[in-house]
Amino acid sequence: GLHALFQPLAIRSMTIKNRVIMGSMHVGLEGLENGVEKLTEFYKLRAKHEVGLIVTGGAAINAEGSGGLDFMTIYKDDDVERWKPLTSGVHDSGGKIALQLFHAGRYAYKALTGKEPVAPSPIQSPINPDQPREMSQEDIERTIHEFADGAKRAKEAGFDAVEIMGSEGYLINQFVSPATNMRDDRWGGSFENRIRFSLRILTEVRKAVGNNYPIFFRMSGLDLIKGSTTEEETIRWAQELEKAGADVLNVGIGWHESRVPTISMKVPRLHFVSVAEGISNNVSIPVVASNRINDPRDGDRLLQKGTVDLISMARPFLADAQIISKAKEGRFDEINTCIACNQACLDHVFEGLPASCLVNPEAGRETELTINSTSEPRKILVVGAGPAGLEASRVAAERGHKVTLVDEKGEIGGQLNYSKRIPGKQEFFETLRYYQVQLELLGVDVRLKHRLEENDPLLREVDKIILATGIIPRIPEIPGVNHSNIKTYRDVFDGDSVGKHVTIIGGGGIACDLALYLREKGVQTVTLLQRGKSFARGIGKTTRWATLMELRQQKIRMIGRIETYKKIENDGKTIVFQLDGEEQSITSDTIILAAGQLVNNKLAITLEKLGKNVTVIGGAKHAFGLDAKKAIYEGTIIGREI
Ligand code: MDE
Ligand code: FAD
Ligand code: SF4
Repeated sequence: GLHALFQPLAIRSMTIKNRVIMGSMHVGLEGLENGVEKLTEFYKLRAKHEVGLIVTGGAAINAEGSGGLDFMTIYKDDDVERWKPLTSGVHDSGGKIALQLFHAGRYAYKALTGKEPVAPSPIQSPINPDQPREMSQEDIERTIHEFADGAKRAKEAGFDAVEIMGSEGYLINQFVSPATNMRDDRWGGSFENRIRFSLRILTEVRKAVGNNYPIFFRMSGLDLIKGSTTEEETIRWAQELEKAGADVLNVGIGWHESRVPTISMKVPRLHFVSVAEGISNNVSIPVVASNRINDPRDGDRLLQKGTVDLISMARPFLADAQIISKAKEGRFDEINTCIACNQACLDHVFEGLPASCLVNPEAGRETELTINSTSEPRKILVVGAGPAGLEASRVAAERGHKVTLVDEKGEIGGQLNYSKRIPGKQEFFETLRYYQVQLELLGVDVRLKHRLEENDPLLREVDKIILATGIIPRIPEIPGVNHSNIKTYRDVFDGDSVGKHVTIIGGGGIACDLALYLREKGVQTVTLLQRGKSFARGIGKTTRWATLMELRQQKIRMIGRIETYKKIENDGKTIVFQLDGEEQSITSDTIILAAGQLVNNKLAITLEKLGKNVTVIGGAKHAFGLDAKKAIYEGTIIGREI
């Protein structure tokens, strides 16, 4: 068992049953119809499954500090009553919950809050459209008291603790950093002055909640911003926070505008843990480590070392609400692991959508996507074991249907077997492991190397067919494109060899992934060609910039705005195109096509003609805008509809 992880911990009057905190995540449910109920169900399910302490998304302590439209608040008169059902729901489920006191500072968007953003100094962030207004002395005093009022309300609403948000480049962090605080009064300049705001907030919050109540402080352990707080200052800040009454330090990494990935798939697991360890060495209160901890066994090993006292996991609770109860029972292989893709969580938040999870569409949809056993078990045939077919099979089998899943390939996963080989995308192996284990547990009859044709005897034995046959690569219409030296991205992933110098036609997510994959495999030069202007389209907002950065680091040549492709000649090695009104050409050893996808629906059409009961999902239905998130979502829906 994981003994270190399942040790209880007392913090003032609160005892949490284990060392795992569900880190703060704004999930965007509270603004929906019946939002408080939705958010409550979301937290209750995690509480029921043994998480030690839940921290809410940031609750704004005033209007100008809000993260966005309809985000949690803790400054309105009715906020105490509003959050009571949430706290009692969590308590009834055996859990504990802390409210995060939040002020975005210059990261707030005027368009969403209706207020001018404020900051210690009027310096605009590179990722925000508005220049903030410099806070006056009165603004500062008022804001400090608003933090304290928020804490008081949180306590009244039944929260077990508060966490003061002082990391990620939000207001408090903006005061601490010399990069964003240019003040020359007592709130800026020297280090002592820059941390004054955070210490005053702690003191006032303590006064508001009394001596028994736990106060967590989320501090930035590493800003990853040029000219920002130094390592030595960070340690001193931690020590001062302890003196000012913080009970626990939760260590954050990076700001939103940092150009170093901090939580994405490309960040190795546990990569930033040493930052929390460095702080822990210098204070005597408990310290929380976070970022890219997605396996409870890693968390337990870390806690065994004794260098930190708690671990925080956030997204892993979206991927699997039962992660801790499964860990407690030693069912590690059954955990649906967070792959750190950000595609359905942080990307959604920055698009103004409610968060969910790519590998678990049930997350954030607790009131809609439940699994009900079927009253009429049927024989279901699922064709294609890509993400769409896998999820459809899992859900149908869980509901009690008898499921047979076939795939022509020798392994399950469809195109995820390509994704998992891209540098930094190995987490996809976990998704395949999860499905493998679930299908076995649910007794799904998986038949690999079985290509389904229209005359397959299986078709006569089943009541319902789900076709999840995916896509075929699109072959652009260019004279000479059919030459045998020209490959599709799929041929290459399936093992066809390529030369030392490669040209890829396409510039979307798959083309960029392929380019990075080939560079890692030793290909010397890779050129990406496309008609559009911006590369890596289709990759989410929170990770696309890092992919572009990596492409530049790998010296991948990117040529966009091509007007037309004229022809491919010279044994399929030279592509001739028009750019800036001029005819140009590139010669390389191999040309690879990664220029979009078409639905693979031939079988569907044939079976429908034969009058079979067929539903088509995933890439086989819509190739445009397809990704694994969409494929799994469609699988989860059809699995419930049949
Ligand atoms: P972009 O297109 O990447 O950048 C815009 C332009 O600015 C330039 N740029 C920079 N220049 C100089 N120095 C910099 N540091 C810098 N950063 C960007 C860019 O080059 C670009 O210029 P251009 O190329 O156009 O000339 O920006 P974007 O608008 O697409 O947005 C970027 C993101 C916000 C998406 C972003 O940067 C994000 O990816 N950061 C990731 C941070 C991260 O992973 N953090 C981990 C913790 S997650 C977390 O804490 C969750 C928070 C959700 C809160 S909820 C709060 C509670 O209520 C959401 C709150 C939203 C208010 C901020
Ligand atoms: P597929 O995954 O294509 O699966 C279809 C399956 O059907 C295949 O296994 C095939 O063998 C089988 N099949 C077809 N016809 C038959 C038949 N007649 N009989 C039996 N079996 C048959 N998406 C993301 O969301 N995030 C990413 O980071 C990401 N990275 C990617 C990286 C690369 C390099 C690639 C190529 C894709 C990536 N994708 C990513 C896209 C994602 O993998 C696909 O969108 C997704 O796999 C589509 O799922 P699907 O189930 O519809 O089809
Ligand atoms: Fe993790 Fe991706 Fe799910 Fe977000 S969407 S919780 S990053 S697996």
